[in-house]
Amino acid sequence: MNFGTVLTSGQEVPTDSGSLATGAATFTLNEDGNALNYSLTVVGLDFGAFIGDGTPQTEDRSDDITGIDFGNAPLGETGNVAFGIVGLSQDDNLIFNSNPDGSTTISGTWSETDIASIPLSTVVPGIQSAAATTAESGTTQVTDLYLNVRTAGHPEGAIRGQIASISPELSELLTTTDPIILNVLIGQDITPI
Ligand SMILES: [Ca+2]
Ligand SMILES: [Ca+2]
Repeated sequence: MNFGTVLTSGQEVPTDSGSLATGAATFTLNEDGNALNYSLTVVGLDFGAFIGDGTPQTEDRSDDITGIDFGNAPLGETGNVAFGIVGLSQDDNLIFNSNPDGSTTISGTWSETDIASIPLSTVVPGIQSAAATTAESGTTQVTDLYLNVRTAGHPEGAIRGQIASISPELSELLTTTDPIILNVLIGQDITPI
């Protein structure tokens, strides 16, 4: 089952954060439904605190990432943190990769056995249902799960991406770190409001 999202400031609730950062993420749920693999690439935010010796990547403090998490709410609504990926509560198998183009990719697995505010099994039926509809109809289905990236300047969230079940072809496109392709994908708006 393939899922994906494009992260933008405009998906933040209640108001657009105004951040110019962007992101793209892909997800796969295993057959048993107890492990959700994710890969998120972010352009335009500072991961310095989490990489190497902790040196900031930019002088501006407001773009420093303070947390990345899965949230549980429909598009347009604020939800509770379900699982912390980066920050005080961090995924046990998180990997950071600095890309040559200046973007950063993080990847890991939200497993049923991970310590989470909301167990993975709570959200799995919803995303499995979305994936079943996508497999049947070929259409993108928006789920009640989202990614939220918090920064010093926007503690409630700088960019957010509502996770949708998508075709394998679209999943391929979302692995890009090319800002031009990313902008085209954001223009297509796979998570319409
Ligand atoms: Ca910075
Ligand atoms: Ca994990």
